[in-house]
Amino acid sequence: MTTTLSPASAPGDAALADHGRDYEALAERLDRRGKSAEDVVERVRRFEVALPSWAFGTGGTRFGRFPGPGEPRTLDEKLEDAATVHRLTGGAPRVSLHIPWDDPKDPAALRERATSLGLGFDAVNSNTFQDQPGQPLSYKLGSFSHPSAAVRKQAVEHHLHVVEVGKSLGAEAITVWLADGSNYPGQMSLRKSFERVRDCLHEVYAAMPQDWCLFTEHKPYEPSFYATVVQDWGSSLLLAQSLGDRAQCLVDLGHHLPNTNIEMIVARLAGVGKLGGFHFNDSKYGDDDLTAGSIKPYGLFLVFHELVLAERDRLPGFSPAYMIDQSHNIKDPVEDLLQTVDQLQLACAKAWLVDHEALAGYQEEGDVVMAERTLKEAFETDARPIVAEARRRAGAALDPLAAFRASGYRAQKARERVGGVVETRGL
Ligand code: RM4
Ligand code: MN
Ligand code: MN
Repeated sequence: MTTTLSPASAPGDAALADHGRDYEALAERLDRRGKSAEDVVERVRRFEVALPSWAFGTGGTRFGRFPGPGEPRTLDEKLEDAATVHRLTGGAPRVSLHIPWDDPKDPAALRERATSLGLGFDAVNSNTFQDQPGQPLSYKLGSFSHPSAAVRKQAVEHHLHVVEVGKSLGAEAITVWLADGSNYPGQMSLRKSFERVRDCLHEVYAAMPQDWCLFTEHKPYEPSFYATVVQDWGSSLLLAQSLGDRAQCLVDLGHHLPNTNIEMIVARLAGVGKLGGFHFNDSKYGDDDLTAGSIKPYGLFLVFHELVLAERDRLPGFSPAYMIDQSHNIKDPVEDLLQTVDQLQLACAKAWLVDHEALAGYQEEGDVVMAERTLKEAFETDARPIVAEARRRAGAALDPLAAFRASGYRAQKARERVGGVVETRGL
């Protein structure tokens, strides 16, 4: 893999020695609880999450955008940043592309470039929530749900193009998030709009390669503020069930009304073999796309707890595609992604630290206090040495953010990435 960081990213002997002592101390403590630190290190090593191509540039809101120096201008430069995140965390070996924001001109060349950087491609994402320059028909009043058959056809063709791009990159899934919906009562038929979406999805599903999966992603509102067609996990599940085995639901952590119990949705979907994908982020109010674990770390842990249970119980059809979906409005995107992967690795470690046998026993006995305490015991364990050890064994950084800062990567990119045309788009 190409190295673009200075040697400052390697931990010094003192840092390594400190880490060794911290890890041994934690392993010994866990041993007393009958838990193996080694097992959890291996679990964290196996955890992989895809990086979103749309997150490497500074994001924004409708009120403004404040880009920083050294942002990637091309898809190649985004891959370079992705490789940096993967090299420092050891946990992000794939990129999820958004088409047409990041429609590769030469997919074969892009695939080669990714391989040379140690990267692959995860699910590809379609975009019928915006009109593109030169596009014949508008999505203003919807895409798959549009009353006009011609608009629906255009939207289906876009999805088939996205699948083609994905095929040439070695991806094996498409994620469909639709903005379709209405802003005012009476604007659209609530029933027919859903049927049209279902029928268009059937066309895409039928045209996909046999080994591909289709993920339907729900979201309660925005940009439609009165009614969104695929607004909840029930609608998403109906669609996935109507399509077939290779259609599953994708849960985005920011796509729920306030106070929704997301871990319960995870348990439901995993329980019927329909949890196919995950978009990690965090939020305070809506689809805020903040750093995972920054607002509700316990909630993130409880979600991971359900994911770990599904894995332990070997639920049929359970092998979700984990992805990040965030908008880095005021942080350096690479730093935000490093923080995110770290938080996910940490939540993963803590979820594997749960004493599952004890928990199941307390649940059977109806011991509410001890059951809750069992979960808290894992959550309150400082599992950072386990995560650092997993990264050390993967040849990544003990502390990715510190290594990134010490490397001077962003300053170097700010010098290199000047002028030229910004070829890619995003949030
Ligand atoms: C949506 C949804 C999709 C993402 C777009 C950019 O809210 O989360 O997954 O691709 O935003
Ligand atoms: Mn999403
Ligand atoms: Mn979203």
